[in-house]
Amino acid sequence: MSHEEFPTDRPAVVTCGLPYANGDLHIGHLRGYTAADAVNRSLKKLGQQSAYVCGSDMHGTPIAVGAAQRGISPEEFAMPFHEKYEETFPEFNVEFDNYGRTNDATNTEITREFVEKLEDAGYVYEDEILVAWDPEEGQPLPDRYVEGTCPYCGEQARGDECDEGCGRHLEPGEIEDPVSTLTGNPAEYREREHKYFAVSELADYLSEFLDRVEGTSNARNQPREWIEEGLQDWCITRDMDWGIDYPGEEELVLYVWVDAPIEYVSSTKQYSERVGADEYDWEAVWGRDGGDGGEIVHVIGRDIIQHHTIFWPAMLHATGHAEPRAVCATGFVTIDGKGLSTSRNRAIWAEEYLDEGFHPDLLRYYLTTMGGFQQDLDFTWERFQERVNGELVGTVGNFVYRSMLFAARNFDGTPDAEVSDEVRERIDDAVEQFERAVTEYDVRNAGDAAVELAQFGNEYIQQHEPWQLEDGSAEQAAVIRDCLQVATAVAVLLEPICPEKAETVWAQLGIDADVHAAETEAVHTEPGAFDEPDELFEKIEDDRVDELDAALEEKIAEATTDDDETDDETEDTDMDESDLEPLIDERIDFDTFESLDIRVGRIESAEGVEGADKLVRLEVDIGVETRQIVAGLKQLHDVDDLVGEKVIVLANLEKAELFGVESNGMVLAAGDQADLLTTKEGAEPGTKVL
Ligand code: B3M
Ligand code: ZN
Repeated sequence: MSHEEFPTDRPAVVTCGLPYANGDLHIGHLRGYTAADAVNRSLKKLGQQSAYVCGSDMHGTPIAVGAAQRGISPEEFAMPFHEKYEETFPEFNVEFDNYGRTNDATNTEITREFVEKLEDAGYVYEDEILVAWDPEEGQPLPDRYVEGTCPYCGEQARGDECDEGCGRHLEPGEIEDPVSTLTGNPAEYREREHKYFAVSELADYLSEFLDRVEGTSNARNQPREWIEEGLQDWCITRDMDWGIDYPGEEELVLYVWVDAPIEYVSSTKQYSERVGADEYDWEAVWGRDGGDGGEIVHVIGRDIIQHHTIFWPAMLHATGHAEPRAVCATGFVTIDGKGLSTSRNRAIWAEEYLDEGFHPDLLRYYLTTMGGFQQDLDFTWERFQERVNGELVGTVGNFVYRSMLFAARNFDGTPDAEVSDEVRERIDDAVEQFERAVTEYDVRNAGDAAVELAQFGNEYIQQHEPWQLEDGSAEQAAVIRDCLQVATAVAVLLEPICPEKAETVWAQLGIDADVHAAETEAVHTEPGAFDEPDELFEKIEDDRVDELDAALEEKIAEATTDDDETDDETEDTDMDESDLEPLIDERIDFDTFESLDIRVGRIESAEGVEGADKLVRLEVDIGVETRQIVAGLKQLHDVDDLVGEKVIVLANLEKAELFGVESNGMVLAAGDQADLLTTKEGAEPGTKVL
């Protein structure tokens, strides 16, 4: 079954994964919120009625653990973060039509209603299960209170998710070798009574759902595998105080992943109540009026695909609600090629970015157009500069400014002339490209439509050289009129990504209308009279980038040093980011691997390299010969202790010179701490590593 093309006559809702109210926002979060905001704005450009809703995720162990670490109640802990988020999102022009929280009255009520419907439909049963228990604290250890090994992939996992391995949701009792995060003791298992949602009964429905759901392919493929392996039922209660009480049970609260997605529904209800159901009907969106429902579009991070393509549609279906039309899962954000880590301060914080004085639309542009939706996105200040200076300053800003300046000086604004057919058609092509992209939820391509149109504008003005034509002449008027129409259209198509800048362009063009409400037809709006414009974007200088890089390095170094001392007490509470770098998707063939000459070596001598903080000059015996290798080990290892160590050497790496010393090979080490690789048994220097 394929879905009807946008715009449909049913309302749409665009949602974004709810942030846990347990830490400050950083660009990893902002990627999702800006992308979803752009999707919502783009759908409206197509004439689709749409609302963008979200809310703070206030429950669950991410909050309870953070609160316990600070010795305050979960509510006291979470509320200030929630309030902060409400302020921060608009600062990035992320405009929610409603922003709620999972513990407000609306969500509590709707969640209870969902659970009652699940029970009435016969999908809930009780079971005695073994849950982790801390014998010293005498308490159960739900979710993030326990760590251990993933039973599916063997990686280290925490509580309810295999966050560093296969990404699966883990049921209570599934984690192997469980250790309490409260005391560090091995956890015991105790028998407890819990409620289960019989998701396995919905496997056929879910398979069909996956065949028709739109969005990114990762959101369909992964869950298909899970279904093939056999779905497990889902434990929907926890032994905790913090959460929404399970109706009729005193000791149990609902698992956080039950009430969190229901906030999508509750938030649209709040929006409807504010604007009136005539304007936006939440019951129609969610199919509560007996109809087919509206266009439900979920934008999420790829780590929560299972929740949004298995559990959530199962909950919606079993309670008689409409199903999502699309699930779009973004990749992660890395910084300078390494995994974003809040505990190591390898992050660009939302506030920090704004404090640098950069316009929010620049970051929106970077985050939404840097790569494909599903791909991991690497942030570096150099590339930020490159994209701002190249596309925004050089292409969009330059075109808009030069056209308008010329128009203001020679015609006091828009000259009285017709737009040429060539330009009208080029604009229509751009609209078509934009619309196609939006239909595929491809924000990057939608942005390209705008930037490429501006590029056309630059070429057009260059080709027609209005400055060579007689001032005020009809020929000159015609060229400028064309350029201004292109500028008008660029603003419309760029609005989903750079809303505030689009607004500025329209205001400067003397257009007395709202570019945010404008649909794509508005590309043909006639601009008015205007004065000389201001430049739209500012160039970022090289020394600025150097400063930003240095500051980033410094704060990471500081955090890494602090970490060692204070690890346990101040462990970062925002635990949803992995410290690990994402795996490289691209495979190499065996020949490529074999082309690496990796050998066992033994360090014969080691001394610091003069003038360098970290570098050591090593003489390494690799059997066939002794190599001089320079390695960054000084701060992390005692130089004298290195002598005699067996190491692993990449022997055929091209030579390099570091601080004037030639390095002939590379000593392999793991991680920031340069943990040296070695052999377990007695392999002699020169032995090849395969
Ligand atoms: N609060 C955050 C996360 O796991 C979680 C999302 C809920 S969406 C319904 O990314
Ligand atoms: Zn796993």
